[in-house]
Amino acid sequence: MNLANQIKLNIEKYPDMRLLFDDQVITYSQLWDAAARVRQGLNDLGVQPGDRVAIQLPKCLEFLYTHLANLQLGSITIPLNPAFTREEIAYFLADSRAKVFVTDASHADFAQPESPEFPELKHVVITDSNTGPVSFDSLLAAQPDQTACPAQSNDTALIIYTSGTTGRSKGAMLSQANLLATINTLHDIWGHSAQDVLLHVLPIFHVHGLIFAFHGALNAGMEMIIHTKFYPVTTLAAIDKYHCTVFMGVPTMYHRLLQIPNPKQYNLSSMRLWISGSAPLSTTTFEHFQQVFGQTVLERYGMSETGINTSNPLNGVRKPGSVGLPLPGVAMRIVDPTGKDVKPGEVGEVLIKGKNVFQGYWQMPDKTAESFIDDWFKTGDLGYQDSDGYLFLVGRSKDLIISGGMNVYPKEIEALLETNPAVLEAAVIGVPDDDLGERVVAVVVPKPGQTIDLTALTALCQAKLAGYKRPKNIYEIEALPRNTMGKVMKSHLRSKYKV
Ligand code: MLC
Repeated sequence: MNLANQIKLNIEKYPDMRLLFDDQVITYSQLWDAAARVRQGLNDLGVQPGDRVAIQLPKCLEFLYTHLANLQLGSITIPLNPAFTREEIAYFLADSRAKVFVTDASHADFAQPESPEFPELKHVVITDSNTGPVSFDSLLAAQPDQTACPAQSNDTALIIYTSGTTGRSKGAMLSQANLLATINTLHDIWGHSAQDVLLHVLPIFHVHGLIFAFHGALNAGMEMIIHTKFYPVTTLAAIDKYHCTVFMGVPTMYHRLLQIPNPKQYNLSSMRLWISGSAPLSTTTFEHFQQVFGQTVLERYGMSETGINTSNPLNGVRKPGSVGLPLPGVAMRIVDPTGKDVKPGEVGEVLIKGKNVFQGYWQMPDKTAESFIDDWFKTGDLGYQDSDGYLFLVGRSKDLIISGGMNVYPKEIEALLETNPAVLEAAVIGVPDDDLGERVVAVVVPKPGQTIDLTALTALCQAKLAGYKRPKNIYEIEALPRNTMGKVMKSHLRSKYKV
């Protein structure tokens, strides 16, 4: 079985099940039919199974049609954050060797088919204008191809770019089998059913919004209320209006829901499951949510490379500060720096093995090899298991900031800041932030005799980096604190610049 053929069974079982996409209503059968048209349209452009189709669009139906078309055809979706800048997109198009780029008019001008920058890019499809090289409407006008999806379990279905610790983004390849394993397990452990109504407020360019939420809902035959963006008040109003039962969000969203004055004016009694992931949920937010909303958030732990690894139970104790127990089919070990298992209760790096674990990084066999010990994936997260087996994450072995559920790798930003001729070196850190969990802060050291123009540095970040990666503050310092080995002591900087 592949993902498209499994989803198709539900489309046939619940053809009239609805997605309410802002003010548009679309049924499962209309969604699948539109995707089948786009599948044929892509095929007419020369897209074959295994070809990459990059999508950079805001959250919209065209995104979902194209992604489902890829699933049906056996081609590979490369979802890209609409906030990515030209430089960021150019890298992804070139690195993935995408054959087709589906985007809107605002991003179409630079990506010319078969330009020397992207020799393998054959077509740019524009969703919101008929002036582009290929209009999305022309794809939708094709005859639907309803034949079974030819993909095999080991075929790649999705490449998710994750920023790299060395600054170069890596494309995590997820196979049909990986995606199926994840959604089938979630279906069972979270008790999803066609009686559920999912409120979907997450971005769809990440596994959280695309796989866990959207695929998970289709796989259960859920009705979906889809908002293009997260707005706290609109979220509560939608739960009340549509009797939603399931919500998936990042901790920042829970924090913001708690800022709403008088949330009791909304009837939220239909809700059975508030799920949090992508970043650590503070025990303060967990407990505050219980007090205000009378519901216990279910925290789980996942990543692009592995889907979901652990979850607090649907029925049973949801421990504050813990990401729960390993999922059925997911093996977990906690090891010391030499790769030996630590004693129960001791902190070590979390390793994961299972059908959920990705195939490797696109065209980066060395990086892939470095990410595994034997066939165990090294998550880079540090944690321990309590006597009941619950996992508590306490830190990271790699230099990573998670801001509002988005991963930010300091190296990428440091390298950019160091391109400024007055900057000798830069250190980028995450400092605690009530709203975002961690806030990106940069510290820069001037070259001898030079003055750093901080406004110019801010402008540089604005031009080259998606908004969530941009430092919220940039500080100048005479020298970076280093240990005796010469390594920058980021923990010192984190305490110094903590607000
Ligand atoms: C937006 N901004 C951020 C930001 N998101 N800054 C820091 N961190 C973030 N995460 C900035 C914008 O650049 C902009 O800056 C300003 O905030 C307002 O932009 P916005 O678009 O209006 O943002 P907002 O709606 O407030 O978004 C916050 C958010 C969003 C938390 C709702 O970031 C979000 O949806 N996060 C979820 C990410 C997610 O899905 N992660 C899953 C990864 S998968 P300016 O300067 O222009 O004003 C994964 C695996 C797993 O991790 O297990 O789930």
